[in-house]
Amino acid sequence: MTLDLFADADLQQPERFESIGAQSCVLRGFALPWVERLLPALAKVLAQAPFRQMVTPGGFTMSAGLSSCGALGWTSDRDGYRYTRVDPQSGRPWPEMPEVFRQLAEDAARVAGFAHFAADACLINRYVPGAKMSLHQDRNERDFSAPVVSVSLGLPAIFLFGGHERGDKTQRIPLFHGDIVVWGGVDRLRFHGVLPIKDGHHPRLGAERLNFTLRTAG
Ligand code: MD3
Ligand code: FE
Repeated sequence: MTLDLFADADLQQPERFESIGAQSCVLRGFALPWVERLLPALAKVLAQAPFRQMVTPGGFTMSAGLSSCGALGWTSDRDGYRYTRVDPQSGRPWPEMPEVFRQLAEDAARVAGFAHFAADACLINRYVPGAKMSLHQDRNERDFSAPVVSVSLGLPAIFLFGGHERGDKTQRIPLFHGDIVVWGGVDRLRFHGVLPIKDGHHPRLGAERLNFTLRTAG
């Protein structure tokens, strides 16, 4: 066995790669070696664009706190969901995407079978116990041929993965600190959500769950 075969250690551990759909998978613990670089980069982003609770077009306040970085940031208000170049709260462009976010997303996408993934938007969700994300589709991006890469940190969550119709049966997938999920191709427009986060304490993040999703939006 040559050293080269171990260059991508995660590919050599099939138990860490879980298929959850034809073109989507969980990479268990993939982000763990990156956490101590991700958190300071995240702090810099949040200093410029703090978490805020957005309102849906239907008038509901989302329970998760949201922020964004990259050329495009996702926003919701009474007028609808969309990507913008400017953070409506600060009136300034969204913070730059940290290089470490871009790198991690590209690596994870490659391992999942999507070469050359170039994210231009990263939505950051913060959940405290009780916060959830209702079943929805992500379809504000311009091009659905690019995958979405999501990184989970802190408290665990139960991810709901549905089908192409809102009423389709959902599978429940637990997501833990350091897990990455990659969705693409035929799975890109499947309904999904997150059950209310259970109370708890994570040794590194305390009583919160962070999720960042990297997308090609523009
Ligand atoms: C599946 N976030 O930000 S992981 C979202 O854990 C979102 O914060 C959840 O749904 C969270 O939109 C779920 C991310 C996720 C993102 C995009 C997807 C799952 C997806 C697109 C297609 C299928
Ligand atoms: Fe989503």
